[in-house]
Amino acid sequence: MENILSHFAIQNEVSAPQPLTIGIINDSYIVRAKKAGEKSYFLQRINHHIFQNVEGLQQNIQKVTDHIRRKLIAAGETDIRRKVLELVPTKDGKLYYKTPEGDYEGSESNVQRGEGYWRVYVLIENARSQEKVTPASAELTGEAFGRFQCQLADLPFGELCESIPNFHNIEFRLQQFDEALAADAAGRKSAVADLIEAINSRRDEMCLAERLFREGKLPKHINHCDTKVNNILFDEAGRPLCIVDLDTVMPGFVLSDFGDFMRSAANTGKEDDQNLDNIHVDLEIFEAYTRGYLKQATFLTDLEKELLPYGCRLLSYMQTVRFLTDYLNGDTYYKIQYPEHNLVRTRAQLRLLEEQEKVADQMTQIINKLSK
Ligand code: GN1
Ligand code: MG
Repeated sequence: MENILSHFAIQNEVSAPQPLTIGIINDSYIVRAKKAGEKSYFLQRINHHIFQNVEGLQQNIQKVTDHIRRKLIAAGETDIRRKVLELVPTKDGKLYYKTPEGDYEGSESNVQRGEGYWRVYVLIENARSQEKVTPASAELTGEAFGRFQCQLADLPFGELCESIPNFHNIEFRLQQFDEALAADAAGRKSAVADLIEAINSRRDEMCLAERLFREGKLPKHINHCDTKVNNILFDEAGRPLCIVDLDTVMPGFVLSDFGDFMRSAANTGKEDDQNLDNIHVDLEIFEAYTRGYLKQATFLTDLEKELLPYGCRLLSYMQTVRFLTDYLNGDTYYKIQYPEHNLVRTRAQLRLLEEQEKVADQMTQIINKLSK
């Protein structure tokens, strides 16, 4: 670990990296400054099985953070260090450092094998992340993600690569699901017939966004593509400070970012809740986030606004498909904590989708009320 760090352009003295248990894709470590007042860092081992173009991924992050930093400066913002992530390059000016095959202390991932790709960010001080939102913080979060989309609206699509090709393309996800079904690699297919049926019966409806895109009716914007509550850092006063986890920033439908937030935050249960009765849509959180989001996302077309409740269902559906695909494949993508974890996740996401279907009209009424 110390050897890895020594390749980055870190000027001050730091302590040994301490593993953190956040996220289900990359491995993360905190690297504290030895002297108070000096910079601390956030070290990550990038999951290169998932992000296969690490160079492109890191270039994306550099372009996005540079762009946002310029916007913040132009807007006369202060405390910019805490409002946008800053990558620390290696001593030879690269955005990541590659190590040979090996096991790394503290690595708890079940998917990372082989060589390591490492990156370092400056740690944002005195910032907190939240796993749960309140209506008040949801409104501020809606503003923050809406502002993020606005800040990136003039960054040309061509500047960014798709760090995971077709990441939020449901047609592609269904194709992967079909391949997993055909292979049945883990021999689990026969036990999940009800889930397969639930997915198949909604295919047509869920591919609507892709069809509208092909017809030229639904545009793409640069999105965050992982708008979970815990991907936003809040300051001491509970105000959103900085949006983090920029790995999946890429062009897509605004429905993705809106829907993914609702999937993770406007759910009274957990993403992997074993008790399905805990899972309902929290309409108070829905309304608060939507209010904040609509305040900032003034660029939305009428169709995009109308489709926001559909976006919630689409993202819950997509996650149902992705978790079940991984379960069928024998758990090769997501980190799991117990053998049936991906199955539990699938059932919980499907229940959320069913709950969202029940309140779709109420969601529309809220959007109409807030749009007046
Ligand atoms: C993954 O590891 P994390 O929490 O940042 C995934 C998201 C899923 C999420 C489900 C690159 O994100 O798309 O919504 O798990 N990220 C990737 O919790 O696949
Ligand atoms: Mg993520």
